[in-house]
Amino acid sequence: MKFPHDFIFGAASASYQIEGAWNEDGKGITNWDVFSKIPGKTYEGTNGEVAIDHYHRYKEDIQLMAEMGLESYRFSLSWARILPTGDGEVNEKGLEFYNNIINECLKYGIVPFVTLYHWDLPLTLEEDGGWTNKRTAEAFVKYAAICFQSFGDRVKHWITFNETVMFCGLGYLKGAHPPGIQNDEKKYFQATHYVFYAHAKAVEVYKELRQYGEIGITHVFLPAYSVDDKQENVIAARHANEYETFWYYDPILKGTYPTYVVEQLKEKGWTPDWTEEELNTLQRNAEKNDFIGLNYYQPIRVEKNNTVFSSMEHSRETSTLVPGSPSFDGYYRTVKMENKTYTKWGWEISPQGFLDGLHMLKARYGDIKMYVTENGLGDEDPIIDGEIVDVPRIKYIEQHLKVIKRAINEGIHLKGYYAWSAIDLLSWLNGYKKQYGFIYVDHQDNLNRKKKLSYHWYKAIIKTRGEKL
Ligand code: BGP
Repeated sequence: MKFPHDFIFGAASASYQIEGAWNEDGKGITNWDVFSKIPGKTYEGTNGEVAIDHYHRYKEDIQLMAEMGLESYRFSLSWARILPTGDGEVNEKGLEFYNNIINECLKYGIVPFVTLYHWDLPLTLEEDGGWTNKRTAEAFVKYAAICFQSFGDRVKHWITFNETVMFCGLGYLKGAHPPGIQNDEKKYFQATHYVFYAHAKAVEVYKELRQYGEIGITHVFLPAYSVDDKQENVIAARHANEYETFWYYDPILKGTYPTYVVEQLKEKGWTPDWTEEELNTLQRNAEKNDFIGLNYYQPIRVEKNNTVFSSMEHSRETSTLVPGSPSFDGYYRTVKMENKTYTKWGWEISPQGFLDGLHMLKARYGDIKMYVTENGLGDEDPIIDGEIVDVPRIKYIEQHLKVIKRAINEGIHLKGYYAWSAIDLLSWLNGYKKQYGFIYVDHQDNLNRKKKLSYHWYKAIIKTRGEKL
């Protein structure tokens, strides 16, 4: 069986991780420009000043994507290139850069799939409280409207936010992302609420413009499974799904927050300050979402946390989803299991976990259209006789595409797959060592690009529409 004719094969990236040119052509400073330079925050102090210099090499990069047969390219816009202070004047050079990217994609028939927010926030807004301040939400809506008006004639696929749980969780609970705050649950939930509110308003604005494209949100999908049949562990897994998944999709798709979490937040004093107007905005726009994006890398295996919970030990390593730490509320703990397979960075490889998770989403949210907006293997790729022989990546993607095919057959409404990532790029906390791309970037040799084995493999998959998978 081939993949359906309207299923899209793509690959993804994000502005901060590829562009570089951090202070060129009027771009404003972002939270990440500052945070990544604080000693100890990133792997070997890596930052996005140059990244892989996509800002200057985008033509070559998109040409390589085209040659691979890529049908769609998911990339993000840097808010601060377009609005250097977040909600002030527009920087025409910023618009020009993204017009160039979009036009270059269209030249080859590559469908641009645009993420508005992939974590790089104009510093002005961060310094004014970032996502805990409603100003940021209002500013986002203004920024989104400018993007719809500037690019919407050619861009018909929009993602508002990438992985709210990550930038809010790592930003306000673990301190591993900007603004680097630890253990502030109140701020964490407040920030998530303003993100959902900003999303709902942006969706409303988009629909009012009648551009006849589609819009949705992307979350990291971490379906939780109990390590065994013990009731307390089963309950712990349910708790994890409520907090890690339903909190993120319910306000988007149902327009209300999950009661289970809401009740507990009340008891703990963590309820966001929300107004009727904000809650109505969520409700009013829930049905206007065209799709949800899922970034799937791994499930989480969960058991009840029975050790006494004090304050958490945070490190850069434990902030990157390696199993073995308690949840922020101390209720459960993620576990590394003997009988599972893990990547070099400790992430479980489980296509089956994805399939089961997709059915869980369908049971809760019905037939909403879904895209896999990220999936891939972070690895240190072997180089043999000058060739990048990334066989484990091929295997990883192959296994996941197989379950996606199965999911479609089982009635899951999945319409596209975006591998993370199109090209090797800067990992937020893991530098350039953790590679994901189909295209290799040589940091020893002038950032030269080279096709990996997976590049040729994916090209063949796209060409044959995955018939042999
Ligand atoms: C996702 C992010 C991506 C990317 C990916 C891999 O959460 O949306 O931007 O970074 O994870 O993460 P890492 O680089 O930490 O392996």
